Amino acid sequence: MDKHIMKSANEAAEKIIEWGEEHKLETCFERAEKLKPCPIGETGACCKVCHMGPCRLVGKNAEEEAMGVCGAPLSTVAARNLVRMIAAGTAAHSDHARDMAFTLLAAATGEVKDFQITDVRKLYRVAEILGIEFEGRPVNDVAKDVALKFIEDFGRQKGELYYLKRAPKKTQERWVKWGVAPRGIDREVCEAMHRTSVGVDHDPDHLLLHGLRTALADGWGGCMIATDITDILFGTPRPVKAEASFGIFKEDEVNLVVHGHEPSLAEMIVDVASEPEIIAYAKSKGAKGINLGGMCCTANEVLMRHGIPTAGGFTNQELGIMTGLVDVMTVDVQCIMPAIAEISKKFHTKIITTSEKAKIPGAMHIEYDEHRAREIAREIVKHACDNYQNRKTEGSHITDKFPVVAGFSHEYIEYMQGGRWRASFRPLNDAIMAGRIRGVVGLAGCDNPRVPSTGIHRYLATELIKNDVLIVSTGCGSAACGTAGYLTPEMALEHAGPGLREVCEAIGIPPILHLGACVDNSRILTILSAMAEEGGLSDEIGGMPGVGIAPEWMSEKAVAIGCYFAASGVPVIFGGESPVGASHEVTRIMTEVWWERFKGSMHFEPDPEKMLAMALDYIDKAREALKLKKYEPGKFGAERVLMDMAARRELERAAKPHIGL
Ligand code: MSK
Repeated sequence: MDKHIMKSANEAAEKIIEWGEEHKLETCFERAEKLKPCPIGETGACCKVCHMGPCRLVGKNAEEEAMGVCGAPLSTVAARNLVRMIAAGTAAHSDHARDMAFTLLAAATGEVKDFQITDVRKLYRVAEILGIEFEGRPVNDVAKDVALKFIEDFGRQKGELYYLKRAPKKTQERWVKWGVAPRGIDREVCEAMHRTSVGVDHDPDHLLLHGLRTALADGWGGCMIATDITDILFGTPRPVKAEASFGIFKEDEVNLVVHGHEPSLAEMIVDVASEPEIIAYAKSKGAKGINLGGMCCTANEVLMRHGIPTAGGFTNQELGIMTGLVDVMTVDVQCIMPAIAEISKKFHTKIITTSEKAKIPGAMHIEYDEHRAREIAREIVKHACDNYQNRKTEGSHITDKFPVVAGFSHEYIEYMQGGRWRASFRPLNDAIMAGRIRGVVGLAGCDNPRVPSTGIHRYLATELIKNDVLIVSTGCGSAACGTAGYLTPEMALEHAGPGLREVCEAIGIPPILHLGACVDNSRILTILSAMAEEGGLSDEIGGMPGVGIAPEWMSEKAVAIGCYFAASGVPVIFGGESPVGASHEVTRIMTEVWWERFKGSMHFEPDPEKMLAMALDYIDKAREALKLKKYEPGKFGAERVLMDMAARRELERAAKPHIGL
């Protein structure tokens, strides 16, 4: 990895950072330099769950000797801290999912008029999984039943989440055996907070098992519910062309950025921005039109479904404003730096907070209400048009942008391997068995100003595909790849190993598949389950030649995601310092003990080269255990012929029309 990168590996971002330094504008990059992490809290050795402390469990022999005022040892403290991170991450994804469930219910009952069921085929697929009758019933009745079932998953006190049964049977059996099958999402979060409060659960292994139970409620509950409802309401993604980086902003158009995580208002803004009256309004203010752009995961939602360009991930938010071209940035929830309100004062940009749950001092607040979604979206777009006139010439105008292909849902990946009538995961499994594809890596998670931002994502992305590893990416990992120009089929020709290149060329896909926002990591869970069901590899998620990597993570949500992958049977590698690094015992449990029980694990490794080596080692060992052909670049075993685009179209011409994809 290039050790000379300064603050960001994204050249356009680096230019803006330098411009900002010249103009004495501070960003997260300077703050990260000035504000070093507390070495005690960073490794999980600080306990502040009561007011006898905070207790700092430090010293040479802290693991054996140190304890808090109450007597809590380091392992208890580190485990408690991690479980609280998981609970917070689960709460964030799942509260988003709850809102989506209520929006689906309101759309189905006609309580809100601006949203309808867009993807009936997906609705039926979900209804079938939930055991809801759908044949011959009105679509809205089915949608209402689906919404109500999902809502049960939040407050259920006993039993299990509905979606656990989507996992392979063997994976489910492990969860039952170790008592980590989640009951209700809220219940697990609540119990996590209880158990980690002063004087309750002190056994690190026992605490961490509940951490996994909570994390599973996130993955197979909150995240999966959010993904599926978003698909039902706004459409299941399929490949779409777009652009990424700061060059997406237009000098002569109104630039409106949607930032955060929730898709509902953003969808409505996308809709409203093409209304003739609104375009005429923009023109009346001197602009040639309205240009929408995205940031973070709201960006991923509208990129995947509408090809709305993205300005990038988490660390790009202040920099976007510093282009001087953003007229309005609307923000909803999660991963929004309050610093954007401060930096916007130096420019003409208006920050508009829209969630009833999230305000920022100094920002304008226009509260989203799904009953008036279109009206509110129009109001926001008009604010952007009005503010266009206030645009000044200052700013670091950047023209860099890259083409992107995004929109790889589970359903599309299945379809691309055989068309509508023979959709399956067989070709992917066969390509892995033959050694054409060495394995699969989920490259996900945040970008982080504490490392050369996006740099580790880029390094791992290029090295992994060079090693014939197919990448599925989500969240800001996708933005990191997109703003580097990596999300195109051409990337395979230039950088992929011979086997992966052949597969990508045959199907016409990039070697890095953009699967969506951070909640859409659930798509990776269902893909792994489908691969297990298809046969020829592992019959559970554990044991697959696959690894999850979040090289630049920073969010508690990322910890919840990492843990639900580990509990589902995936070895997970996180970058940076370990938040439990102070405790050898907790580290041992999360690597060795979890591996024995779930065939998954969670490692923290700051060195990118070691991350790569560890990922390839896990993949090769899984291949060996499955008795697959030893991976050798350029030497493949026999496999089924992949269906190319022409063959797929031919098959479809012969087939009768069908709903959806
Ligand atoms: S936005 S959680 S910085 S991926 Fe989903 Fe990006 Fe991480 Fe937030």
